[in-house]
Amino acid sequence: MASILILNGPNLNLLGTRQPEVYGHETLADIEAMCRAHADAHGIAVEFAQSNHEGALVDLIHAAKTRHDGIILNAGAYTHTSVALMDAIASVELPAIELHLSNIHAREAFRHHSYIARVALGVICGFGARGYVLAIDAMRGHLERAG
Ligand code: CA2
Repeated sequence: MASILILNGPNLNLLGTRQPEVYGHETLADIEAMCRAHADAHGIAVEFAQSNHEGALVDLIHAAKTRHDGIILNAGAYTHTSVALMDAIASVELPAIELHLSNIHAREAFRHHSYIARVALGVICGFGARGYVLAIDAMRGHLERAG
């Protein structure tokens, strides 16, 4: 059974509490439930995790190398700052999809650059919580094609 790590970065634990106009009304627990239901329906295992700490996210990416077949990463604000997360993704040589709830390209200029995009298969942004399901489907298709 294919297994995917869905990893969430800083402040995403606050989803559903503030800025619903930007990030939606769903909590991270709601999103996890949605991901689990979708993954179950397609016979895929998921680990869902969140950390506010850059080093902890690096550790989770390293650990994914022997546990998972792909990574879906919403790195939050670290997307725009973290060479360490980019290097971690490159080092594990697992397919990775960059994900954002909001359309980062329609927002402030500092959100337009992503270190993660350089090492990602592709980027999904702007579809809110539904983007997590889209990312699972994209990873599923990639893993099926890769055999
Ligand atoms: O749109 C996304 O998913 C982001 O990764 C979210 C990050 C932001 O820094 C990225 O540019 C785009 C911020 C997550 C903050 O989430 C909050 C949720 C509720 C209340 C406050 C913050």
